[in-house]
Amino acid sequence: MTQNKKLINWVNEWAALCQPDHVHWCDGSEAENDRLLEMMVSSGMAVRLDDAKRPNSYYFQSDPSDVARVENRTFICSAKKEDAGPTNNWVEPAEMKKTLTEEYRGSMKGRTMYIIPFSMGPLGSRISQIGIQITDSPYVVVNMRIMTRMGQRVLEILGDGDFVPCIHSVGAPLQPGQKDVKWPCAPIEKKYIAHFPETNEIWSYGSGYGGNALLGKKCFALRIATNMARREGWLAEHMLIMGITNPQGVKKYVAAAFPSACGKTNLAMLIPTIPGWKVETVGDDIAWMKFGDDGRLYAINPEAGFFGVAPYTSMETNPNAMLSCRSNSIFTNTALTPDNDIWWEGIGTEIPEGSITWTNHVYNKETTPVAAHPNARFTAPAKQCPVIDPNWESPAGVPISAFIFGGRRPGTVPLVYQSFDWNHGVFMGSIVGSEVTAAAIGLKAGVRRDPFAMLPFCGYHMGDYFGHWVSIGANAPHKDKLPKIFNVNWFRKGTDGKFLWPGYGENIRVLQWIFERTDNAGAADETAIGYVPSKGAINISGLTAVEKSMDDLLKVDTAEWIEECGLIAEHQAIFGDRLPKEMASQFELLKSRLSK
Ligand code: TSX
Ligand code: MN
Repeated sequence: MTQNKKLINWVNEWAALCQPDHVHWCDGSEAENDRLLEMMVSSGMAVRLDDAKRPNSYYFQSDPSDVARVENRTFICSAKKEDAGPTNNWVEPAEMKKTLTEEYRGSMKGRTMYIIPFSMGPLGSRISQIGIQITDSPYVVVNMRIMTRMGQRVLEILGDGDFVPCIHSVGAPLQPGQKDVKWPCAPIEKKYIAHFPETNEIWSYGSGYGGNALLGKKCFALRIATNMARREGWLAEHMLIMGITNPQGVKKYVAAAFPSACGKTNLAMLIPTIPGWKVETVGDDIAWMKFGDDGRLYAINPEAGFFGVAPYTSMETNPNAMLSCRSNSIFTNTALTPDNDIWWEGIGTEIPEGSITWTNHVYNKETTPVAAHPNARFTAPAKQCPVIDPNWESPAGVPISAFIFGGRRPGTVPLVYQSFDWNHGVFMGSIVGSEVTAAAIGLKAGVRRDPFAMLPFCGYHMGDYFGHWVSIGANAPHKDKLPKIFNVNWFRKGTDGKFLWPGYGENIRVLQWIFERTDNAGAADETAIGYVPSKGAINISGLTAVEKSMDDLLKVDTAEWIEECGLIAEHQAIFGDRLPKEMASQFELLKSRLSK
């Protein structure tokens, strides 16, 4: 199995504390996976889906109290509170460990403790990292097997080396003879998602769902990795990675960050509408990037699967995602049809009569608002994506030519614009935001800032994070080989309240301009906010309906931007004296350009 002393000692210590009935080292084999799934089917936790419609796939319903990441129970336990920053919850590390040690004591009674060796990134890549997750949830094991490279192969590569220890318990010990519930978890006030950035540790307790429990993803690949990346001079980002090939066969890779509900997974798997263009997927959520010997920035997808939001994914909006979860997939909190397939709102068909909702009731149009939970998920192997990039597992990574930021902005922000330089691009990332509905922020609808789409995922002070991005530019081995930086907005609306841009596959037209700009081609006008496509520079051939909207889509309205500056000032104030001087000066430059 392993001779790694640190690993063996660590597992023994946690087994002694958590007191599981059994300890199982996961080898990652198909036989092991089948056994766990069969066990969960017999216990009533899982349903095996119809083998003709959805081969080798399973359905789960979570506890209604355990349906999403719990940001108010997520903690960055740095030694100093200031280092966690104003946008993270903080508890002193020793205090958090003391509290949680008492929770973990005996927390796995009546359960099996699984040891999951996993690699974030292709096995053996210089950009990859190894973690070991301890968990008492077999659901977590089968999900980690899809989302990461998991099992014995990882222990072989680990050898005597170091790993990120990730401890997880659902926090629901069983007394002798006590019958288990379908989805064990702890009540909200007992849930803790704790990160120790200075010692690279993750302690998660009380939740079995998604980012709270699959610790390789948001906890490791983002919150811990941002800390490693800052110390070591690389980037761990909440970004999709895609390859774009033009009709001449020239290929470039871009990485893009969007807040939630902007269609990031749809963009990662986009099917271009312009003949001759091709898009291929490297990843849909996270990018780890290091400079290569040639001075370019190379990215890997640390994940091996997609943990995608199911509702509104359909053969119309994202056929490649639908085909990715056609088989060998896990569905959580969707609806279940009478013929043992899954269903969700926006899947593109009527809900079959007699379907079961995510709360395990027979669906009734009159009394049930939705059959699938809005945060219902599919877990699907990335290699099943029809447009997975041939280099998606390249240990070297793929060279990034452009960073793209975006948000849902009904006004103010043009369809696309390019930064003047690196620091201006960092400023663009720092002011990313998305329109949210009135209910979400109280009183009136407005912009919720989510800088770099990293607000819930940066494991240290966000002001220092902007500074790290500045330093990546300042210390780049070849400044002219840095990715160019862009902002897009698919969601600008006209005075009639309708979207001006058709979006989806037509977004390739915007990507074409970005592609050209990375070659210093593509016509652009200098505006107060950056370079905006010149009239006619966006290829809208065959899109006659949009022609009349192009001026409105690309307009930079000075009055709107002066109002935006009021909001930017409020946003920057959050970061206090940790706001890098470069960000303050970029804001001054923007205001002075607007006043000319
Ligand atoms: O994912 C989206 N993308 C990116 C696709 C590659 N969505 C869905 C967002 C919620 C997850 C979009 N919605 C996009 C988009 O580009 N654009 C829109 C807005 C929109 C919605 C419907 C239409 C047009 C735009 N319908 C018609 O034009 C008929
Ligand atoms: Mn994400």
